[in-house]
Amino acid sequence: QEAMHMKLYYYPLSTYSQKVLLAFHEKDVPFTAVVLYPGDPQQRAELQKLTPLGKVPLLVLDNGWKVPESTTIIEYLDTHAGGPRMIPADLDLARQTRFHDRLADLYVNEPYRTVAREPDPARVAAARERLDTMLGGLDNHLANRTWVMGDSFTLADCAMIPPLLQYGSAHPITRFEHVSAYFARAMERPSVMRVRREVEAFAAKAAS
Ligand SMILES: N[C@@H](CCC(=O)N[C@@H](CS)C(=O)NCC(=O)O)C(=O)O
Repeated sequence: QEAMHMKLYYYPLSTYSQKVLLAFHEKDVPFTAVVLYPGDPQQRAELQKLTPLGKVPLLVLDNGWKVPESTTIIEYLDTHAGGPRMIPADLDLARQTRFHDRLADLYVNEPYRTVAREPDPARVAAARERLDTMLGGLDNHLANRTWVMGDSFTLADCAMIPPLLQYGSAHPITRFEHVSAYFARAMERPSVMRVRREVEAFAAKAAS
């Protein structure tokens, strides 16, 4: 089934936005970009008119459908937009991919965000502990894999790469040999390079 015309509301420095952008670029699917900063009260009000969640990313289709939540947006793309699948067709592989997507969002991205932004030292310490556990597990997992699910780049990589890219300096991955090699491979991937270029251009514009 053909994808409708798609408008993606996102913020370039948001890791969940980057996650969805990776899937768009992997699939080479065209979309209209609407850059919104949810931290700005006026832009947030505009976003809240579209979704009570008030969060980016948000996909809006020309039939009026609104698709919030990064994972759900990528599921929509898999069903309607063609290109390489981000969630394998095999049901067991699909479940494992979703499991790694949950791990990346809830237990890597969220603690990274806490470490980078939270002022409370006790919460930061707990988040660092969580990150060490998660990155240690990921390191073992990646010892004999190119991407999180093996040879194919999937939803799990779309979720795992942005927090490492955005917040890596706040809790370095250098101690984790296989995670570091994975990250280096990711940096060579055209979809990741495209997201990175946009992040850098946006940050440079914001600083000027
Ligand atoms: N579970 C959501 C998380 C989205 C999210 O947390 N977005 C952040 C930016 S990375 C946001 O819009 N925050 C604004 C707010 O929560 O007010 C997803 O996967 O899309």
